[in-house]
Parts: sequence; structure tokens; C-alpha cells
Amino acid sequence: MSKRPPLHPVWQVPPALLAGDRRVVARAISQIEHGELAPGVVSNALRSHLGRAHVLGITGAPGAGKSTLVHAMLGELLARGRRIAVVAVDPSSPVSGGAVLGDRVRMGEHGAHANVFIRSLATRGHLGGLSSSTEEIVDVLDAAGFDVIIIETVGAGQSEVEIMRVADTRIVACPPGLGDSVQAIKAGILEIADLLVVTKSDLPGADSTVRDLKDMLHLRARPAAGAWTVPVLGTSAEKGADVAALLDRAEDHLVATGRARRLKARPAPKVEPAAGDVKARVLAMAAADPFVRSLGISCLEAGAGTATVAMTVGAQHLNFNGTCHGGAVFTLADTAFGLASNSHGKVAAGIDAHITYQQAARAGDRLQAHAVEVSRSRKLAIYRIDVTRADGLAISSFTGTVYVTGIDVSVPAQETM
Ligand SMILES: Nc1nc2c(ncn2[C@@H]2O[C@H](COP(=O)(O)OP(=O)(O)O)[C@@H](O)[C@H]2O)c(=O)[nH]1
Ligand SMILES: [Mg+2]
Repeated sequence: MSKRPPLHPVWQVPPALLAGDRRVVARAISQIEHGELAPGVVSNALRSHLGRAHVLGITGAPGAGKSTLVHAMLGELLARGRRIAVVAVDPSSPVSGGAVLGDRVRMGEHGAHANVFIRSLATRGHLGGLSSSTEEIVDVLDAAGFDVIIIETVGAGQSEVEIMRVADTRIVACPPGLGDSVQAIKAGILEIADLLVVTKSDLPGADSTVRDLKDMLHLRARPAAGAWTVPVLGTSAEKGADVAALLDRAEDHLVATGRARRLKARPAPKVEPAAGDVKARVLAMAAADPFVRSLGISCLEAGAGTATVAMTVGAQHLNFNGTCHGGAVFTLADTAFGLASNSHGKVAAGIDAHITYQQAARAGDRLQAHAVEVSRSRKLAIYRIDVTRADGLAISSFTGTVYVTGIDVSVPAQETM
């Protein structure tokens, strides 16, 4: 491996960046994208300049119509006199990949406008750190004075959920027709949606997709009084229909939830324990759990709201068909869920969990479950857990909700694993 130059631990805010100088903005983004700066230094330096922009996240399956919708939104926002930045994130595409270039073309007409700044990020197959670098790039654009920042991301499981956390208002795009779009929603995306948009409403089947999504929302717990009710809208970006209505609802959401929700969701550095303390606490929790130990599950990594656990499928995990028992996979995912949700130091009681199985696991497979916090309020938190095999094959995905009690987690003294 070639030796990398050391990361810059400090970064001075260029005054021209705050004045919105495009060249300086682009340079700062490149430095973040290429990993030249230590994580967090840009966001920390910009802390006092953040919170003015409205950050919209748009996610949905490839081909859902996101880029076309973003283009239509650009037209409408320009007409409203806004300055807009677009960040297109495609974790599945290499730098030269078709999707990202295609997006540029699709947004091209407005891309040349002086009040529009478009940047595509690709990840060369590395998902790690994508959401944190996206967050820092959004911070740069916020500090540079863009009124609206749109993040378009194509779904790739957990990374898409993490990226959407960077947004104030999260829009999930579904084209008409069942199948992929509804599958994606089942896999946990619904939890993060503030607005559901049925794209291509000029096509047949759009009305019934709107109805299906409304039914699906209806089946879920009724929102608390005063809480935001997720609307389902149809839009036809190609015909320009209802794009203004979508932007109006996004603004309603901003008013309902307050500006800079994305910043409020960030852990305040002063009150959060040091990362090492959280990890030590979570490792101790895993070590003190007899059931987890009996299945040979170990905790590899942990932080605030996240945990990664692993297990090698052995004879004791098999079912009568000779494949890994679904209950063992559930337990692995549930362990990551429990550790991540208790990592904040207050006892979190699981109240709902849902699992889907994509692939059977076999004896000898090394399985890993990675939990991320999708959202957290004072009393409730939602987690998503992806179970993968060592070679990256998706085995299972799990979503769960906890009720957060006021009781401190106490871990009995115990030898570590
Ligand atoms: N009929 C119709 N087709 C659309 C509409 N929006 C997008 N499309 C088509 O759907 C395809 C995928 O669109 P795109 O915006 O690239 O989707 P993305 O992958 O989600 O960004 C393209 O062929 C678009 O022309 C729409 O409003 N109506
Ligand atoms: Mg696109």
C-alpha cells in the first residue's frame, strides 16, 4: 500500500467560502471528498456559520425519477429566487459510472445557472464514511449561503439511510407500480420519510400507488398530536405537474419541525461521552449478556447509536434443513439493535422489530450485523440493522424501535470476552 500524506488536523475557514465563491467552495468539497482533512474538522470550523439552509434529501430506487424531479425542482426554486446546491451521491457507481454522469446531463439545463451549484460524489466502492463526508460537504454549502441544498442518493441499504440523516426534510421517491419501490419501503426506508412522492404521475397506476402508500402509512402507529403527518404526493417531473406543491409541503415540514433539524440531531460534543467510553460500555454490555455469549456472538465495534457484532455459523446454529436457523440470524441482528440502542447509557426497551431474510447462511459463514440509528427522539428511537456475510452478501435486514427509559444502563462487573 502506498503511503498517504498525513491528514490535516486543522482547517481555517476561507472568508471567500462564506461569501459563496464557487471556486473556493469546490476546492473545500474536493478536499473532503478526497479525504485530505481529518474527519470533522470542516464541520467544527464552520459550526457558527451553519443552520441557514434547508437541506432536502431525496432517495429511491435507481430509475425512480429522482434526477428528473430534482431538475424540475431546480426550475421552480430558481423561479422563487433561491440559490440552490445539489449533491448527487451514488454509492453504487464508480467515478466514471453512468448514473452520475447521467444525472449531470439531466440537471444540465439548470446546472449552468449562476444560482445553481451541482456536485456529483461517487465512492469507488467504499461506503465507509460516506455519510459523514456528505454531511461535511453539506455544511460547506450551507456556510456558503445556498438557500436550499438537495441531496440525491440512490438506495444501497444502510448507506442511504445514513446519508438521509444529513437532511432536514427527507423525501422518498417511488415510481408507479408495486415491486421494487414498495420492497424498498418495506426494508425500512418508510421510517425516514417526511414526504412520500409518487413520481411519473402521468403514467398509469400512479393513483393506486398513492393509495397503497397511504394505506401503508395508515397501518403504522398514529402520529402523536402535533407531530408531522407524512403526506403522499404525486408528481410528474416531465410534465412539471405538482412540483410546486411538493416544494410547498417541504417548506411546511421545515416550519413544522424547525430549521436545522439536521444539526439538532448531531451529538453535542460536550455532553456525549468520549467515543472510547461508549465503546467500552457497549463491549461490557455484550460481555455481560449470557444469551449472546452462549451463541458465540462478539461485539467488534461500537459508538453512540451504532454497534457491529459478529458470529461464525456453527453446528449449534443450524436448523433441521442444515442451514443457519432464522432465530440465530434474528438474535445476531437483535444483539446489534440492543447494543446500539443502549449505547447512549439509558435503558432502551425494544417495542417492535421486523426482519427480512434475503439469503440462507451456512455452517462456517462469518456473519456480521451492523446497527445504525435512523432517528432518535427523547422517548423513541429507530434502528436499522444489516446482516451480511464476510464477502458482503446481504443475508438479512432488520428494523426495530425502542422505548427509551430514564433508567441508567448499569453493567455488572465482569471479565471481558
Ligand atoms: N413518464 C415519465 N417518465 C419520467 C418522469 N420522471 C422521470 N422519468 C423517466 O424515468 C427514467 C429515470 O429517471 P431518472 O430521473 O434518471 O431517475 P433516477 O435514477 O431516480 O435519478 C428516465 O428515463 C426519465 O425520463 C416523469 O415524470 N414521467
Ligand atoms: Mg439519478
